[in-house]
Amino acid sequence: MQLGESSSVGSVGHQARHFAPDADPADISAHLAEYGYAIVDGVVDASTLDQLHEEARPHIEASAHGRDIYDGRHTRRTGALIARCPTARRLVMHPTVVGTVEHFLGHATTVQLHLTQIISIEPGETKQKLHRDQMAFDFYPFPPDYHVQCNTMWALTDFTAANGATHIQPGTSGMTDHEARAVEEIQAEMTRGSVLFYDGKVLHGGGANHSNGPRQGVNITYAVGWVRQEENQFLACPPEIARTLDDDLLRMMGYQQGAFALGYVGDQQDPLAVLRGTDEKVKVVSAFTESNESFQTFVDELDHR
Ligand SMILES: O=C(O)CCC(=O)C(=O)O
Repeated sequence: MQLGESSSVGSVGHQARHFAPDADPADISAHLAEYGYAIVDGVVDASTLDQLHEEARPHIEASAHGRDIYDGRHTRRTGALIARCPTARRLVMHPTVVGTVEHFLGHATTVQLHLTQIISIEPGETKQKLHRDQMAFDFYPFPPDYHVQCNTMWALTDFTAANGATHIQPGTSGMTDHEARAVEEIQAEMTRGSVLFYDGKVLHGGGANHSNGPRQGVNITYAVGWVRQEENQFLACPPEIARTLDDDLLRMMGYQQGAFALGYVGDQQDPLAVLRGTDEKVKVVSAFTESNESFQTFVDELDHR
């Protein structure tokens, strides 16, 4: 589909919409608001990505595979990109991305970085369960018109149907899971250096990798600025004092997993463990079935795919 042509939500044959690299962030944001995703082609050049990959390579190799089928048993997740990969800082602050995110989350006073993670889907990986990223907030039912986050996935390798390009159900952001069943999936196929935007409500997930090489994406997500503590405990009480405090007090200060996928450090490490210098990981999604019914349903569906 060419820029400017219309696409149809939930109908047969929705073609993934691609924007040119110099597209206006307001137009990208408008498509994102309507369909839950947008792809911008060729935003960064090969040498930037080569440099980023070189910085990330030892960390990717040292990252463990996922511990469950949701994280992906043939998928490595490598975080802490601001500290580990100076080149990633340019992606975080890329003007097209920041402009789009600020437009899309314009209802909030500020926006902030939510996570940085290279997702390496290796050959043999199966398709991930489709999900909505805002489930990280304890499945809180944000109103259909309230977006708490805006996500990007930069193609560090080409994204193809064969190597696990992200699956998306366009236009499902405002639908119930039941309504979304009728919506056909597309795959966000894109060339290296392109970026996929998707909101926190649209059903999506990583693809199966039937190719011979990894599919690598740099997942950089942003959230409204208010999803945080009132007083910043991590700076108000510097690490050298924090290390002298007992674990219960530290957990109360925020050195704990806030809900599924919230508050981990780097490669999904538990924040208290990191402060103490140990290597324990945060809990996987199946540990949260007692939290509320939505977790239970999600984990049941994961187990019965
Ligand atoms: O790797 C992808 O394409 C999507 C991954 C994803 O949605 C996730 O892990 O939450």
